[in-house]
Amino acid sequence: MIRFYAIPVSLYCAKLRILLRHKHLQWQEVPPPGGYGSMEYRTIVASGNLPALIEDNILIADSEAIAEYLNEKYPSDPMLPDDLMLRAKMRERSRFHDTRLEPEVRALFPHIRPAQRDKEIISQQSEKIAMRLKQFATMLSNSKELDGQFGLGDCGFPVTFVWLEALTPVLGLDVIWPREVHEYRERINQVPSVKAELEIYRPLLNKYFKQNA
Ligand SMILES: N[C@@H](CCC(=O)N[C@@H](CS)C(=O)NCC(=O)O)C(=O)O
Repeated sequence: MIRFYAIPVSLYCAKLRILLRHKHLQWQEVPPPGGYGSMEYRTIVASGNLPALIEDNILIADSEAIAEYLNEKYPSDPMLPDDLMLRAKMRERSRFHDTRLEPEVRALFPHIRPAQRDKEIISQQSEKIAMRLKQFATMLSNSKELDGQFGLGDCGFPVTFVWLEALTPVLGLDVIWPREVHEYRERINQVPSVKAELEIYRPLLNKYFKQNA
């Protein structure tokens, strides 16, 4: 059985669950010993990263490294294209999510609690997110060959979009979704693995916002 350290509301754990659902794999989630961000967990996973795959004698602590590993280990329902160039484009999409768009959304997490909000930072982040969405719209227009498939590069976006949607009214973000991104979102939200994960994830996130915002 596939096992990984996770907390239910973690964005990257939800990204991993989408992959697992898409590949029809069974898994078990293990809470990080000592809790999220604890020193105890860091003695097991040095970076403190969630998710972390617990595999025989090694740990893999990065959602994308885990995704690539599982996609190779369980080749049915492949999530990378056969074509070399398209594989690279799919990986480019993953990296853009993990290193460009999501970190700009994550930078707002400390501002969810009203007492910790900084209007200046929120406004700056709002602009940065709008810029990243525009960049992603251009990327989508330049990678239409990937439109008919759902792959590794697509697993993070549905979760980040749900966060962005939840943060927008709470923090008063001024973010316009480009048409290409809106259409992309509509398409991937219809994929059964995404639908199934978001059905569970959305209520968790709503609860999190009710308790913290
Ligand atoms: N690039 C990493 C990012 C993962 C990430 O930021 N996870 C959050 C939870 S959603 C986390 O572990 N935060 C605690 C920490 O970084 O110490 C990945 O893809 O796994």
